[in-house]
Amino acid sequence: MHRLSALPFVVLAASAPVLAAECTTEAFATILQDNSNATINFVKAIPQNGSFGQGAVDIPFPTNATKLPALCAVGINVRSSENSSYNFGLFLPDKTWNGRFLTTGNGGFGGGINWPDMGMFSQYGFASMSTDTGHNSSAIDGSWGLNAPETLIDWGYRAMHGSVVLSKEIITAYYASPDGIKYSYYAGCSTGGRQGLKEAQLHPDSFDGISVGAPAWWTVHLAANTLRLGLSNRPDTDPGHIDPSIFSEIVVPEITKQCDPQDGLVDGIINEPYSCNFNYEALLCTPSSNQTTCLTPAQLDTLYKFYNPWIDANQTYVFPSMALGTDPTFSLGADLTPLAFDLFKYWTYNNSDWDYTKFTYSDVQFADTINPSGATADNFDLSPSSERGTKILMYHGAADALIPTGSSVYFHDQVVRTLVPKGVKVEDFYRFFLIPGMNHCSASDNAPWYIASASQSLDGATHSVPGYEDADHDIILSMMKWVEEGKAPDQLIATKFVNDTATLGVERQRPLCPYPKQSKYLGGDPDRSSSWACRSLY
Ligand SMILES: *[C@@H]1O[C@H](CO)[C@@H](O)[C@H](O)[C@H]1NC(C)=O
Ligand SMILES: *[C@@H]1O[C@H](CO)[C@@H](O)[C@H](O)[C@H]1NC(C)=O
Ligand SMILES: *[C@@H]1O[C@H](CO)[C@@H](O)[C@H](O)[C@H]1NC(C)=O
Ligand SMILES: *[C@@H]1O[C@H](CO)[C@@H](O)[C@H](O)[C@H]1NC(C)=O
Ligand SMILES: *[C@@H]1O[C@H](CO)[C@@H](O)[C@H](O)[C@H]1NC(C)=O
Ligand SMILES: *[C@@H]1O[C@H](CO)[C@@H](O)[C@H](O)[C@H]1NC(C)=O
Ligand SMILES: *[C@@H]1O[C@H](CO)[C@@H](O)[C@H](O)[C@H]1NC(C)=O
Ligand SMILES: *[C@@H]1O[C@H](CO)[C@@H](O)[C@H](O)[C@H]1NC(C)=O
Ligand SMILES: *[C@@H]1O[C@H](CO)[C@@H](O)[C@H](O)[C@H]1NC(C)=O
Ligand SMILES: [Ca+2]
Repeated sequence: MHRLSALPFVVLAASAPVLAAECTTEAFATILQDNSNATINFVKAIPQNGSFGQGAVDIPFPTNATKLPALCAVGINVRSSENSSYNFGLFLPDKTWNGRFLTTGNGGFGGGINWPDMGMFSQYGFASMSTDTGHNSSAIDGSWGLNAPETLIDWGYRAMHGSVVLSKEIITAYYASPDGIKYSYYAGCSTGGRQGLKEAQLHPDSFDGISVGAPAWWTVHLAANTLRLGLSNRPDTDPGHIDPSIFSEIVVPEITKQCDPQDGLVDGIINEPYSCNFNYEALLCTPSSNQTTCLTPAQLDTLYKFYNPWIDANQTYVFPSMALGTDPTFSLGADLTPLAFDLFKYWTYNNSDWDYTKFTYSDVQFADTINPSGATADNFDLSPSSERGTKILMYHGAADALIPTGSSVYFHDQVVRTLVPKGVKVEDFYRFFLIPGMNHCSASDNAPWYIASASQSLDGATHSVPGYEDADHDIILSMMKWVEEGKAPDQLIATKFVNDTATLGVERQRPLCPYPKQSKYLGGDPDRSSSWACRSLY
């Protein structure tokens, strides 16, 4: 397989760091002695190739981080108000610290420390951190927010910022480094993407580089859109109901049949879903059709809602759409996901009996006035990040059913609209990459999707892109190169490993392009990234 020349880019400290403190509770108690809100949960020295996690009590992340470098695992609790607190965890590598700090994020409404991603980032040498955001729950459960305004604020933004600030103090004290932390980074996907954007919007000094995946930034509208789509396709009531199996077996294949060739190469991958001219009517039943493999006009109306933006009263733009070819099965079915309604039920109306089947657009308008948790990350004026030199690398799978791909396109466009009139050159600090064919944060059957980002993992690998551990293929190294060497990524190469297993070798690689550029096939072996180039549309 073709390989781009390796960059002379090394992610190791010049020499092993000197520790100023031991990996003991006493040492951390000394570091934290002036902080009346912080309590040490545990301090544990992990040997080389050891593992760490909290098991089932860490509901969203019960799996241990494994094959760790020798490091100090620390758990801290911080009181955030009279009656709330959050926890965060730190992995502090012993000899392999690279002088840098990396924070990672969470998923959905989940509460728990993300030890697996911290483990992945500790492999690069980062001192890594994750917060539980102030509660314990699975990713789809928002019931913890009922009459708990302080805990909602912790989830929305307070736990992240407090954990970042205190982690920096701890790391600076733990390592006897005269220069302190060289660079601070963030990498997260989904709610993790939102957390990165929110922190940048509220506290632009926190990070030098931010990798933002599929951000759940429009918190109220995202939940509302999931609810609206689920309710628009009720099995019991709706004549336009489309069974989930029809989506997977009839609709998505028809979209693929039509849209795959429109990008110029028939390869089963829809490279440009938002450029596809899709003929919905090709799915219509005729009298002689097999009636189980075609759609009625009422069903086409339902389908149209899934792949077009939600515009409501007074032409209000409420939410962007998922990309053509995305399989939305997750949001369908008789039991809707609580991600669709817990925000309204428990955080907005504070009523566990609230009946989500009565949902209307006025509920969105009301929830907007409350803005529960303050999580929404919609300050498009990122000029403070631009001014201080922070680099933001954002990406979104173009087959994401959980967070419609269009929401990142919309975010990007709003940032451009806000900053261009101010004279800011957006591409100098913020670049956005669509990943054709990728689902939510990771995975695709056939398209290259792996870029070693947060929330991505690969069988048989601990981190990075095996065989391609460089800034061309690894978004973390790409972010570091941009921040530390001033070299912005003109493309990122995504990799598909055979069976998504590192040891089975590479199946296919392709460049991802900074939006609105698109990757164009030049000829030659389409599975080689060199057969493609990023091009402007005009
Ligand atoms: C690392 O730990 C795993 C699991 O405990 C063990 O199977 C493996 O042999 C260890 N590898 C090395 C190099 O020590
Ligand atoms: C996970 O890590 C913890 C802390 O090191 C350890 O006590 C526990 O045995 C590990 N669990 C598994 C399943 O390896
Ligand atoms: C402790 O938390 C309270 C809010 O609960 C805050 O007012 C105070 O400044 C905090 N103290 C420290 C040392 O961080
Ligand atoms: C989550 O559960 C753990 C283990 O039971 C507990 O130590 C921690 O305090 C809980 N976190 C919160 C924020 O309640
Ligand atoms: C904290 O106290 C406030 C004021 O008494 C109360 O409204 C709230 O329910 C309490 N709990 C949390 C987690 O916010
Ligand atoms: C529900 O409680 C939240 C605080 O948890 C509050 O902001 C909101 O106004 C309450 N909603 C209603 C309808 O009273
Ligand atoms: C109609 O299509 C379904 C699903 O493909 C198939 O199982 C069934 O045999 C077809 N019926 C006829 C009459 O062809
Ligand atoms: C639409 O706009 C009109 C005029 O401003 C306003 O009175 C009405 O409440 C709006 N409708 C909704 C549903 O917001
Ligand atoms: C890939 O995975 C599938 C399903 O897990 C398995 O049947 C197949 O043998 C695997 N292929 C290789 C080359 O390992
Ligand atoms: Ca194609």
